[in-house]
Amino acid sequence: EYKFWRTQPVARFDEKVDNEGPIDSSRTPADIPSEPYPLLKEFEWCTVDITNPQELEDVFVLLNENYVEDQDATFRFNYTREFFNWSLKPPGWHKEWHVGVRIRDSGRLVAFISAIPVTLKVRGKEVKSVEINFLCIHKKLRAKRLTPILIKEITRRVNKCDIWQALYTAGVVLPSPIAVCRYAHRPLNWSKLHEVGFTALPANASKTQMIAKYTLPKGTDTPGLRAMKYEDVDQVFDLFNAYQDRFDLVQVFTKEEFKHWFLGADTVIYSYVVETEGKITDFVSFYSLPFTVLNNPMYKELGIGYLFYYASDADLGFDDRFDPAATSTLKKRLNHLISDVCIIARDLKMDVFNAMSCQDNTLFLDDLKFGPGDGFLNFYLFNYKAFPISGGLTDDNSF
Ligand code: YNC
Repeated sequence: EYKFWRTQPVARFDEKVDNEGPIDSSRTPADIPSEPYPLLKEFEWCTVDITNPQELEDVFVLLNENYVEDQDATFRFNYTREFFNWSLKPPGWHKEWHVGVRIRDSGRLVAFISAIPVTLKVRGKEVKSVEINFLCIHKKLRAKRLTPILIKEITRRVNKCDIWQALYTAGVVLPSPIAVCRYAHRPLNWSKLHEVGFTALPANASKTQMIAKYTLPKGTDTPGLRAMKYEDVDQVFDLFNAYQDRFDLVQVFTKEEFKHWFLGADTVIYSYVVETEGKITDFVSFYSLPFTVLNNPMYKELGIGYLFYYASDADLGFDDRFDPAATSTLKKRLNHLISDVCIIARDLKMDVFNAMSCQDNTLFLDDLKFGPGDGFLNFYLFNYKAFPISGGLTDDNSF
């Protein structure tokens, strides 16, 4: 059980955390080997240069054919080239942290793992880290213990840059999640979701009833809601940071990073603000990440919007931000705001809007007809012990 993970600086399942901080802080970059980990002779390491269109294409093809699928292999993430450019090249990105394995003879890319620099804040304490994502091994090379080698190699490359902590998420359970969230789905185009097998027809309902249930208003209703512009960044950045203070574990953005993550890629990231008399009171964003529909004669793709970050000044005026009146004001504002972005997503021809059951999302998921999905997402920290992070799932997995 966990033959590899047992050897890594991560919390054990039964571990009682007495104080927060790094698990192993004994090494410096000079202690880290300069040479990559050995691979079987038919494979070779490569640094994938995604600014080169052919190499970006290699990553695109590997992930489109081999990345995460749902339980019944009906859908697979369909990351676009634009999505990779946005998510793998934030300010301060390192080419060496886009790690691939190629077949030595053919040059074919058969495995990939990536890191990007992030600053985390764990209960007020800033932790220089990376985020690991897009771990993928070609289907024909599964269960051969290549994963531990990829993880050790990316760790080596990151440690060489004097970074020792990482954040990552996975559907699988590994030692030990710091939070668990459930996916929640808000149908925007119920008929199509039903036809592709994403959504079942409940036994006591008709198709017409289901379509009526999920029909959204024609237009948005929050006065002053509009697309965010570069000129808004200073105001939104302050509002965003004030809102983030509510949470135990957050990513801290510099202003440059903020611009990248919220305005850095048309057709991938969509950001909106609510402006009243020159003042921005709310902010909301979502990204587009479609699914490929596998083996379906009618549909090839499902348009999916993912709720990303949002912020509101609804409860910032209260002395105690967690008093019931503050929560009730925030709940009302978020209900309008998220309902409006569902409408915008529908108008962008997205078929479903996804959110996680965490943080403040529980204030609107039920009211806005998000339903619990099959998928769970576990959040992990590498080489950092932390007390449980609040805002994840309760024991009965409800939200
Ligand atoms: C996974 N998702 O438990 P044990 S998420 C981490 N993350 O190790 P093999 C995973 N570890 O149990 P396969 C994992 N899935 O013996 C499996 N493992 O200790 C562990 N799927 O390796 C597993 N992408 O190579 C076991 O497994 C060992 O051939 C077995 O490959 C797994 O990006 C995988 O879901 C997931 O491509 C690559 O199934 C493959 O089955 C695949 O024999 C489809 O591996 C795509 C997919 C995962 C998406 C993601 C986050 C990854 C985080 C990695 C951990 C980073 C640690 C921090 C490092 C930086 C540190 C600094 C500083």
